[in-house]
Amino acid sequence: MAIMPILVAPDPRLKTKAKTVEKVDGEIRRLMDDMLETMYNARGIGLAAPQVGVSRRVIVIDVAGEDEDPNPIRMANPEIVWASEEEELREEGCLSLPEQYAEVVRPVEVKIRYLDYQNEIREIDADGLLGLCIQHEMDHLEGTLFVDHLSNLKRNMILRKLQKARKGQPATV
Ligand code: K1U
Ligand code: ZN
Repeated sequence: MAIMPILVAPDPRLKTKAKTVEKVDGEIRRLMDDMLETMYNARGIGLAAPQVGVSRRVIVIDVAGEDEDPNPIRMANPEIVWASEEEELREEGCLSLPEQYAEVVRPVEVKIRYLDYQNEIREIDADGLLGLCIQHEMDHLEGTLFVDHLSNLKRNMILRKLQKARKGQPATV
């Protein structure tokens, strides 16, 4: 397994719609495993392939707490087949918008259909942190970041803060 570099906004690859996976084969399984290792290394609870520069509809998630056993979930081509009418405002973070957080409104519960690690079609009902994280990761597959759900004012404030933080860092070669 390998740790991959995580892209940071405003990288244009984060704004691109990802391509459908034809089949979960060895190459996609390897990508899923590398993404999980990258996510755990970054202390995230989710990661989407575009965040590591790969235009494929693949996401990985593990919302288990530190005192619980790991519970990695690997999904290809996730689709929302049902979403609750009830919505909730909850705080989100993003490894591609480091140290920036904001509240976003999303459905409380969703039913997701996806291809699993064995290329089998599966469905799960997800609410709580899992439902929130799946919806956030699926947005990445459309080229959408959580800041795109905010007002122009709030989005620009976060993007400017990020730009300022990057300028303060030493230049990389
Ligand atoms: O997509 C990503 O960049 C991963 C992102 C997922 C996410 C976090 C919070 C709400 C919705 C989606 C992260 O893991 S950011 C890391 C983080 O802020 C966090 C870590 C553990 C629990 C809660 C947040
Ligand atoms: Zn994110």
